[in-house]
Amino acid sequence: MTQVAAESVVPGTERTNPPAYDVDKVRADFPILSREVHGKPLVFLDSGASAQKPRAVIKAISDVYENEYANIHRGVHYLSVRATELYDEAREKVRAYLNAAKASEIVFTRNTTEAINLVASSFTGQRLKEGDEILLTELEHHANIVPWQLVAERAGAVVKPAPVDGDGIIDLAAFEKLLTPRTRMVAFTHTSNVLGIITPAKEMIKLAHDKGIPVLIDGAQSAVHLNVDVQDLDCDFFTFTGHKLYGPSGIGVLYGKAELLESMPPYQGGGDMIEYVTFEKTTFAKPPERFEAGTPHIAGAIGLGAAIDYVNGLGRDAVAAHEHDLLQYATAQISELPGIKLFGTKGEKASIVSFLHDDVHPHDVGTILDQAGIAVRVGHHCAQPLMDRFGITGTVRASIGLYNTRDEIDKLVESLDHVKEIFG
Ligand code: 7TS
Repeated sequence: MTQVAAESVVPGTERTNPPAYDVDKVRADFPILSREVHGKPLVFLDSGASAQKPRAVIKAISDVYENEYANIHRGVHYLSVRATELYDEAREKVRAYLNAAKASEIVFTRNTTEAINLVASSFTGQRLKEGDEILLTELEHHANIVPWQLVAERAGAVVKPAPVDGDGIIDLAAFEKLLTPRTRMVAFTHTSNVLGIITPAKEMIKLAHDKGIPVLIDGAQSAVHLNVDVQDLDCDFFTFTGHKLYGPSGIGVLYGKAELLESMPPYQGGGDMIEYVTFEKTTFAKPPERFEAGTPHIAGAIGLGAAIDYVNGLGRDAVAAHEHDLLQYATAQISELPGIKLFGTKGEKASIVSFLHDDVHPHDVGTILDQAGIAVRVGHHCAQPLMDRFGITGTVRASIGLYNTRDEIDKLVESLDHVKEIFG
């Protein structure tokens, strides 16, 4: 049986008197949710991979291209100045969303992956020597493993994972022990994309800081479901991706403490990141421009700003309460199904249910669900080391977004019952 307690509250989302949440009204904001798939109403339970977009985001993007588009930071003409204003406003919206101290601490990237690569290359890579260590955890997405391996290999450094237990909970004592005098960087996910488990980030950051080690938080999943406050967390870097937060793909965010970003060399060279260029020597702009070489995803940043407005408009606490209700509902229903094993049901969680059928391959389960109009992700979820830890090759993952309903969870459970009928 599952361990999700009825009263458990996602950290950072404690609430008093949540505002009424009208999920039907919310659903009406997402045009794609009214379409059918294989002749069935779409049940979209794959928001952990990428979320659907509300009309407000789609409109913000088309409005830019229809009315206010030009390149930014380089024109004296009206449209360039206007597009620059909108881009800067989007940066300010991200700053407020993360409660960063300054807008200059927010760098726009393509996605979480690029944000992590940027830090690995421009911050950690610069400081690594042979025999140094980078500490991750077994929960990580490949995006928070491979960039560190690339820089470690160049320096002769090693990447180590802090272990999790059989429920996917980080072993804090082991984590602390792995913080050695050779550890130059700690990087870990705030919320597992496979299990939905929320890591004790504040505690882990404190443990690392006590030993003078900087910390990057992979917030690709957490920025969507938790009230992230980078000052309260005291992380050195925080990364997330727009497309999981109901915004466009191709836009992501790196938050970095001002003094660290200022100390870092550019990640890529080109236009917009310089102060002065000669063939002999180039001087660089201050952050964040130093890290935004070339024409950025202007409409993407503005679309992300619109997504943040949208989520704030619904109320982050109200969204979290709704999602938490669905998570508990789904976990309870699925745990009742014979022949299905749930993964990661203990501890604080957000929006993800991962499971395996005793006899049916996850891809077959995914295909049968798809025939019923239900979109889930199956496979290793770009977290192969975690699959190895559990001795499996993949799971079926239902990830819940702010537009999902109990009725959709019922459909998922009915279809899982049907899987059993088909495979006997
Ligand atoms: N970190 C975590 C925890 C993630 O879940 C993902 C994407 C990433 C990093 C990379 O994000 P990107 O925007 O740079 O690609 N996770 C998933 C997923 O779970 N299914 O598809 C993508």
